[in-house]
Amino acid sequence: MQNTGMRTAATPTPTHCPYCALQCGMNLTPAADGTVEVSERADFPVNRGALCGKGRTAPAVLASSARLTTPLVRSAEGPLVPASWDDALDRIAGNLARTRAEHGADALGVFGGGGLTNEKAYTLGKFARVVLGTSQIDYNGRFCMSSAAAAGVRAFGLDRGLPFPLEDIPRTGCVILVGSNPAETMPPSLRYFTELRENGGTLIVVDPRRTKTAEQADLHLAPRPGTDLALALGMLHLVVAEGRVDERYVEERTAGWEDARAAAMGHWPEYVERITGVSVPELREAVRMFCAPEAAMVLTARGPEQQAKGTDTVGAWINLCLATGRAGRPRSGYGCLTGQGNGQGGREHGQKADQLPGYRKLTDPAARRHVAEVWGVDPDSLPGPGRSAYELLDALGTDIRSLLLMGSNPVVSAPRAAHVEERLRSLDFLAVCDVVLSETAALADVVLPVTQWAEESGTTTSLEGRVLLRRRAITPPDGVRSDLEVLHGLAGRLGVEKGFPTEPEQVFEELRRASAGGPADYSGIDYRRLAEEGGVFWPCPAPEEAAGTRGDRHPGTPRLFLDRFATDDGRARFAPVSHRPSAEEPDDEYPVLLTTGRVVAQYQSGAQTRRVDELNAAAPGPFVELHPRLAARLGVAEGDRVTVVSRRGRAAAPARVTAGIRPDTVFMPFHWPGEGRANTLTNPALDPTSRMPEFKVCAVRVERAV
Ligand SMILES: Nc1nc2c(c(=O)[nH]1)N[C@H]1C(S)=C(S)[C@@H](COP(=O)(O)OP(=O)(O)OC[C@H]3O[C@@H](n4cnc5c(=O)[nH]c(N)nc54)[C@H](O)[C@@H]3O)O[C@H]1N2
Ligand SMILES: Nc1nc2c(c(=O)[nH]1)N[C@H]1C(S)=C(S)[C@@H](COP(=O)(O)OP(=O)(O)OC[C@H]3O[C@@H](n4cnc5c(=O)[nH]c(N)nc54)[C@H](O)[C@@H]3O)O[C@H]1N2
Ligand code: SF4
Ligand SMILES: [Mo]
Repeated sequence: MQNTGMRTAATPTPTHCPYCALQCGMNLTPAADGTVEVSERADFPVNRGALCGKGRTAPAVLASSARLTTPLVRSAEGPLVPASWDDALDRIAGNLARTRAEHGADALGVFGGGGLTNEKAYTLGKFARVVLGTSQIDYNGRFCMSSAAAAGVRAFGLDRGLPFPLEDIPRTGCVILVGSNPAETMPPSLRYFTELRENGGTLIVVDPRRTKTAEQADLHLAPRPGTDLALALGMLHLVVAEGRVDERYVEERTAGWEDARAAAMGHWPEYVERITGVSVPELREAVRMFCAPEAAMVLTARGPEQQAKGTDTVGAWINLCLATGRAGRPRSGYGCLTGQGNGQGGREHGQKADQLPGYRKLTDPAARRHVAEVWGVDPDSLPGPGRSAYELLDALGTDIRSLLLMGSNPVVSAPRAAHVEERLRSLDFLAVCDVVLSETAALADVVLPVTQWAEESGTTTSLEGRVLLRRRAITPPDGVRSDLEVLHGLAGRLGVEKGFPTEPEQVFEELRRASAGGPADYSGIDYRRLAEEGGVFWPCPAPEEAAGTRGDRHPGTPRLFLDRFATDDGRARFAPVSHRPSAEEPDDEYPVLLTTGRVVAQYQSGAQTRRVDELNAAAPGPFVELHPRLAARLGVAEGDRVTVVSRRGRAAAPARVTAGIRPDTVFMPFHWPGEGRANTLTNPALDPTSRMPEFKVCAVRVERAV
């Protein structure tokens, strides 16, 4: 590995955090002893130097003793043993080729991640379709914001998580945060909400728990998990009943109001109170607060989205925005707070089962022609759409015989995880690229050790739709290679010598062309520009030569939809949705609702953050949050071990008794494997449109562990 690109010891390299979608800016300076120092990067406006504990301690994972620095292969005796890169890559290529020869290309699976840079996500999608020829590729982003994406496309014709920058939040009048806990999941973003309130605006938080975020709110609504759809419809009902519809806006900028209105009118406030547990006066107060100011926003995160009706639920919140004229107008709109570091870009460039780069549809003949030309292949050779993430994992060992996995740890993070683990074990062959031996990598036949964020360059697209440049700041340890080098090495071994460059910038240059003309058009963006400007919002098309504007830069698009929506006729679409129950409602055997989520000091499956002492000290293990009334009924005191049982399995962890949760609900964070693994319990019921699993609601029984 060459040292080119490495800065001298004293020069800080401006870059971005490896974790969440806020993509906080930070400076990295390598120290003489091989460690890396994080310092404030004040020029990046989103976090203005502030970092949460995960970002601040991210360099610990670079130097962790858990770091993999040699490929591992499964020995005949069973354990993983060190191997050379050639041996490891030969084994993967040999096994993939054998599976394809015996069972066909669709017996090969590829699973990616929203933490991968745009360059990696793009290359992984191209590798699956061009080198392997398989349709069976999807990624963990399906578990993340896919319901909001589907609802956004349906309503606005385009999905960009936030259609406006975060800096607009303090300038609006009211924000409803639905199932979002930024105080723990994006701490530096909290200042936007604090500033909103300082400016006289109001904050409404909708969450079954009184979270740290809810504590900041002017109004906290605590619905039963899985009832946000009814809540939004109840609010829309009141908007109509109280004459608060923006008739002119509805007439000029939307379509489908009559059907949506009729559906909402079936949701009387008293009926909604019965479903959600939110009282009619609270509902009225929320409507008043939302409608009083001139501008307002609704922001959703995983709470309402990770439901088997997530797409319709988000649709109902969008309906509320449309009926009140609060979308595609300054300081107003609907937005989804995307989660992973490259959760936005990761869904635009082709690792999703139904997508081609530039957020193009795999089923669109023109899109296939365009991308096939960039790739130098016959459009007819491109496979069609494949299975969604959970369906793909569920098919392992049956239809899908060999899997290449990069950037996810489904043994911990997938729903019905014990089943997924068993499916992974039943594969003929599993290859995993990771920086540590994750619980999923531990099951692999070959594990490849890869470079991390600070050791390589690449772009990510933040939750604002801002394309950012992460720069290489340090030299990787001996023995590791980048994901791009892995894909290059495998492509060559599988007979595709060209088209898989290892330099991120070269990949980006191709991605630009592949995305040109697509909904997520990056063609006007390049590395130099990103370095100079600190970030560019897509769409950013290359200047039209024909229009004589050659050389002029497109400024990028911080705010979407101000003139028209991205639908054919420019109008936003109402969704005619009605409430329906969750896939699993409580009954005598499983009388309590389980919901799941995050704590501030751990990230996702914990593969990275569980290697950091400071974070483990702050969040050492799983727990079950429950209300004092439920605890009393079960005879459980703070710290007692409780067992939570669902139709999928059982998990055990210490109790945390708090009045901040509904008495009918328990909460578990999902960051840990083993006995306290929340996903042993979760329900893989899928949303019919987005194929999102119902992580946020299932029925359980809670027992005092003996
Ligand atoms: N510390 C930390 N930060 C992270 C991550 C992490 O793992 N750890 N992950 C990143 C990623 S990938 C993501 S997607 C984001 C997620 O960010 P968030 O969506 O903020 O995180 P969650 O904790 O999953 O869910 C948010 C809230 O939804 C509530 N909730 C549960 N069920 C329901 C329901 O039925 N309705 C409503 N309205 N609310 C409900 C939960 O109580 C929880 O407080 O965080 C990102 N940031
Ligand atoms: N119960 C429950 N389950 C959930 C959720 C929930 O709210 N509740 N949330 C869901 C959501 S929103 C998400 S996003 C998923 C996330 O869950 P996962 O997909 O498991 O996400 P991570 O833990 O971030 O896994 C990333 C893995 O890739 C590795 N890695 C990091 N960077 C790179 C890289 O550049 N290259 C390679 N090759 N590897 C890398 C890390 O070490 C880690 O092992 O979990 C989902 N699961
Ligand atoms: S908020 Fe997200 S991006 Fe910012 S430092 Fe924390 S984990 Fe990193
Ligand atoms: Mo996520």
